[in-house]
Amino acid sequence: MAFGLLNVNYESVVLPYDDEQTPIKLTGKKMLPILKHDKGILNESLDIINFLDKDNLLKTKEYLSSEEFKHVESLLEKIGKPVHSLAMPYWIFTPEFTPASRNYFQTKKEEKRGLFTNLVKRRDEFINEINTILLEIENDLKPFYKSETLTLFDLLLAAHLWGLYIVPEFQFPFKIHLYLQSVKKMCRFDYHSDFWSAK
Ligand SMILES: N[C@@H](CCC(=O)N[C@@H](CS)C(=O)NCC(=O)O)C(=O)O
Repeated sequence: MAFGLLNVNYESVVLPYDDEQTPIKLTGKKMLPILKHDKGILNESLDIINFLDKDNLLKTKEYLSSEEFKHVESLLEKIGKPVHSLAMPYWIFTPEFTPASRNYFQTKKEEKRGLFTNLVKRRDEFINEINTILLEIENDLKPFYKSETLTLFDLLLAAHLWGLYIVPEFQFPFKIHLYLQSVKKMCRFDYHSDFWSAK
């Protein structure tokens, strides 16, 4: 989303989830995303956005040190848990996964969250939790998060919420849906386009 919004050219390489070697070789850690640029390598989304936002269009530096950022971080942490538990059993069937990387992902995540078959049984609980937090977010859309213009916070929120579109039992409140679609458009973000254009 940051690349699209800030109009920066890039090449995207999708690594299989069970590829431990490539990220460890590049950064010493089994973690994505990784940005390889002219002068080095970055391995944290916020460092990457900060690096890309050279003209300060997203006011990244100010936001990262603001009180509001702490609030958004705790909001993301709160919503991240039920979003992941609800959506992970569906994500594993997207084209990002091969049978081997699906198995790697599921085994790793089940160690932390419990069996996916049990998570699926708890769908209503996660949906209720998510809806409570979405109500809070919805009240703060002006039409962007506490702002008339798009900011770094919208990228963070949209990145956390986007993956819920895959869950058939879940429906975004209409205002949140319109918000996500407008962030998507502004960022020229096209889910899975890597796979479609590669074919
Ligand atoms: N703080 C990092 C978190 C990145 C992160 O959680 N990446 C996940 C994929 S989206 C990952 O690579 N996890 C390693 C694994 O589960 O093996 C960031 O914001 O960039």
